[in-house]
Amino acid sequence: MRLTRLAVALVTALPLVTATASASRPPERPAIALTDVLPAVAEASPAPGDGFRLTSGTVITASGAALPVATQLAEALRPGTGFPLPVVAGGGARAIALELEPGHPDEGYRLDIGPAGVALRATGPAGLFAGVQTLRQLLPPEVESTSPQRRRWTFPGGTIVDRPRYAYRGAMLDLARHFHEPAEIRRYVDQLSRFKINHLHLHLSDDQGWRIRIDSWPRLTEVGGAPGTGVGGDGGGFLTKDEYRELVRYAADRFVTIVPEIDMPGHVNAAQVAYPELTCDGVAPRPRTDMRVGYSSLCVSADVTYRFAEDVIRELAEMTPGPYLHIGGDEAMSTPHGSYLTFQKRVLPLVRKYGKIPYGWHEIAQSPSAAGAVIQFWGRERTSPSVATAVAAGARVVLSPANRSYLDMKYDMLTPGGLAWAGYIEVRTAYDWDPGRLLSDVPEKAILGVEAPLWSETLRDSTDIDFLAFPRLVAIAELGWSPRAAHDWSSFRARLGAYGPRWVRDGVGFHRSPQINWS
Ligand code: TNX
Repeated sequence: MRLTRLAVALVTALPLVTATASASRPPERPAIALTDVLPAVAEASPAPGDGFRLTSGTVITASGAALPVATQLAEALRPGTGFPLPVVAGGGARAIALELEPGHPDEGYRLDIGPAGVALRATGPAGLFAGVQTLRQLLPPEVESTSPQRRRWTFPGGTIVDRPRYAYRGAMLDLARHFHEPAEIRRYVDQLSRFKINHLHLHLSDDQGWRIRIDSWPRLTEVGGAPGTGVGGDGGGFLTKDEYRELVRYAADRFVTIVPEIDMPGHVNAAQVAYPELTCDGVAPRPRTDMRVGYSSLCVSADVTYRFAEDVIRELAEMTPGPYLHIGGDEAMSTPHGSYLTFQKRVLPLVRKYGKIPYGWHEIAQSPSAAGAVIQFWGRERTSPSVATAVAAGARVVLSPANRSYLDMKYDMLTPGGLAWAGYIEVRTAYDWDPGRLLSDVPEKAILGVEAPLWSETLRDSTDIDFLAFPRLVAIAELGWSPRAAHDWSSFRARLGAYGPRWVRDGVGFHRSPQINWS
């Protein structure tokens, strides 16, 4: 029953209008409730029956910095409705009004929907964009069909006041094990930004390949991006600087910040194949396209190592407007502990030198130089003394527990593709944890957010990305965005099931998890 589900899903501190269950006038009720949104909204006060009907006369009003987001909303709704939905400056009736006003939290927004119109307000365009993603889900899936559909379009009435729980909500894509073309990355950005994910971390180098052009070390991509450098000898490829900059821009238009990663001092075989001076004996290793990890290391005692690291960091920082630069640091099993600390002591400050916040996998927490860094926890433990120590010295933490958030883990033993070293991760496993309490020795205020990594050993194309990322990425998005009080598996499950037709519409081949009742 719609009303029961609605009542369960209401999660708020606001005085709520409990939907009066008078069954006598049901036809006016829109098919979608204010609370049917993914990720769950912070506060909702439904006013059933007082929705706003979109018509051929509806206009979208916006000015200044609100204009680009208003245009995105218009472009999303025009094809399926067939309405002109002009974006105009002035106010007026029958409008969806996007307004910038001070006083809302970062990325937060307020949405008021009544018979006379829709008002979406936020302090900055990022909040308006978040509100637009909510609005898109408040109309039925057909509204974003590619051709006009004959039907009524009514937004449910009431008010939503929404804001993120964490500032950082991320996804990671591994371009090193299998390269993904810019078009595939753009497609991923399109899909993940609908769920208010605001960072895309690109893993750009590893033992198999090197996927970003660095002008001062051209052989990195000439050799490391050559055909056959994917796992199993597949594919190959790399991003030119122009392609990278264009991706950064494309993502920024969707309020997604690109976080580039170059993995050091381990995971460097491809760099050493291209430049043998990066090994201690100067002998080029053989190219590797198997899936093993932990066998390569930069030569920590050699000066050329730091010239290399600095050149790469400088060129990457130059083409990256976002605040973070990720230097990997994981699984350096062939770098002795003391050498690892020596390396981080020199390299972490280089990230600062070029104006970026150092970011690394949780192994960097062993270094005192990680004090002001962002640490990405990928373990399965519930405590981490080294992370806790770094946090006490000022580090912040992004949580990517491998047994919850690794999108490359199989759903179950029958899943084609994917790995299983951190266990099977069905949707409920991805959803049922609390980022604020995962690490008992790390206070919640040190948690910057969550990220769902998608490693590419077994992935080739967008079909593989879609299947492993969806629906689990949405579970991580909800943990990152929605308040703790909203955490509710049965509500999430129902909202997710109702989302299925939107993925079908968009050609996203998601995993039809048996845990979900798909519409
Ligand atoms: C571990 S998690 C890795 C990656 C692999 C991944 C496969 C982490 C920081 N490193 O090198 O691709 O497992 O699941």
